[in-house]
Amino acid sequence: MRVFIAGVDGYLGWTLAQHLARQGHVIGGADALLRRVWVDEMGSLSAIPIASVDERLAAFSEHFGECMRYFALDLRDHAALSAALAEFQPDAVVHLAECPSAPYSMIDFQHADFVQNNNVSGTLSLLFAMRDSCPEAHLVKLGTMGEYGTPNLDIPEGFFEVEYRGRRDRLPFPRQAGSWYHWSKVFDSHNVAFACQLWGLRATDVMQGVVYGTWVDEDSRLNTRLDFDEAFGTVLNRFCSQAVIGQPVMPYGLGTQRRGFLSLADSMQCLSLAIEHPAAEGEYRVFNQLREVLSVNDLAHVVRAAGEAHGLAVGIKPLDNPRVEAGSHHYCPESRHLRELGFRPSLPIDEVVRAMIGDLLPHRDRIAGHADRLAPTVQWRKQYTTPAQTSNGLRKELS
Ligand code: USQ
Repeated sequence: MRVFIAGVDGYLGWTLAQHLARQGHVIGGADALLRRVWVDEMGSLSAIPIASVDERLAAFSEHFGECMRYFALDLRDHAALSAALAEFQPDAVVHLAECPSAPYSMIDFQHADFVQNNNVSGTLSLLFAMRDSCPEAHLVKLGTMGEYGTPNLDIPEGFFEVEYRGRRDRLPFPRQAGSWYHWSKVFDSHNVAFACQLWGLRATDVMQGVVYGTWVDEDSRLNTRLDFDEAFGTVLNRFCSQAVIGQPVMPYGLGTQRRGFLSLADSMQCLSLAIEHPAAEGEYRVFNQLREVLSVNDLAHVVRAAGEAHGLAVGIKPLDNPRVEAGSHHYCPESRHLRELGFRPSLPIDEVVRAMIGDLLPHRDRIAGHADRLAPTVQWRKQYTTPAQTSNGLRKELS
């Protein structure tokens, strides 16, 4: 298949390009390299060094042949995006090109506004470009489990049957997001569903849980990034980074908040299943993409045990929660669709975490050099007060 990956330079995108190329797919990749700018703005870097985009593309063609066409573009540049899709003529478009950070969106008005504009406008631009340039292609849109929030009900895959005043209907399950970023994903979901209804586009909206894991290769140019700063590091990636530098891991609040998780390898397996089993014309379907539900305290103990296997003593230091989120709550998401398509989870979490710590240990000095980036400074309720560390990236982007 011909697969266009928007966001090919990111944590998931660079991994997915290689995963799909190994399966014989032809890749179109687009990126504006903004993730590099945002992490730099947070005063941090990828724990695992990553190559420049030119080095990455050179490595890609050496390993996989000439099976990637790269487009340097921002999705909000509608003319460039439409031209790229018209030229590449994809069978599937995977949309990973969004700002993925809840804390980043909570810094201040400018960041909330940027994240929502970037994400919602970029997605709208993509929907119109697909209508005009490749209306038969299947859109695989990365959403998030965070769109649903933590309702006191089991969470179905996108839709549920409701009875109200004696009438029944199948309706979208309520969205109750917990950050400006998560709300941008909710707005995207509505726009994608509407485009399917309006123009007959076909789409899979992937409600993905929190991803963890490294992707390293003998050729380091193929490595994907791994962030640990408070905005772009996901919780388990941060905990592993803390473990290797001897900093205690930091469950926020009581640590009893529960989320859906999956490894990077499992995310790749799920995304390729979605790509290889497209939605029907006009169909908007929702997959809940997660492997297991765990509390943050559970993660801390997984990391402690994995650290011990490497001879590391991992401390656990609970912190006042900088976020506004439920501490104790029901959490029972359904996730059947991907399993019905053949998703079989790969390694268990403790093995993946052990391997992650092994991959991170050679880079402990890079992490230790930015150890102060691990402490949370963005407070959901309060104004952000340390402008020194957010001086440039967004302003560069906005100017
Ligand atoms: N947490 C800690 N300690 C930390 C970091 C986080 O206890 O050092 C807690 C948070 O309070 C939260 C949970 O861990 O309850 C998950 O936080 P996270 O930063 O790993 O994940 P989140 O902000 O929800 O966002 C991440 C990705 C986002 C994706 C989402 C999936 O950054 O792109 O959409 O996971 S989900 O959470 O299912 O919405």
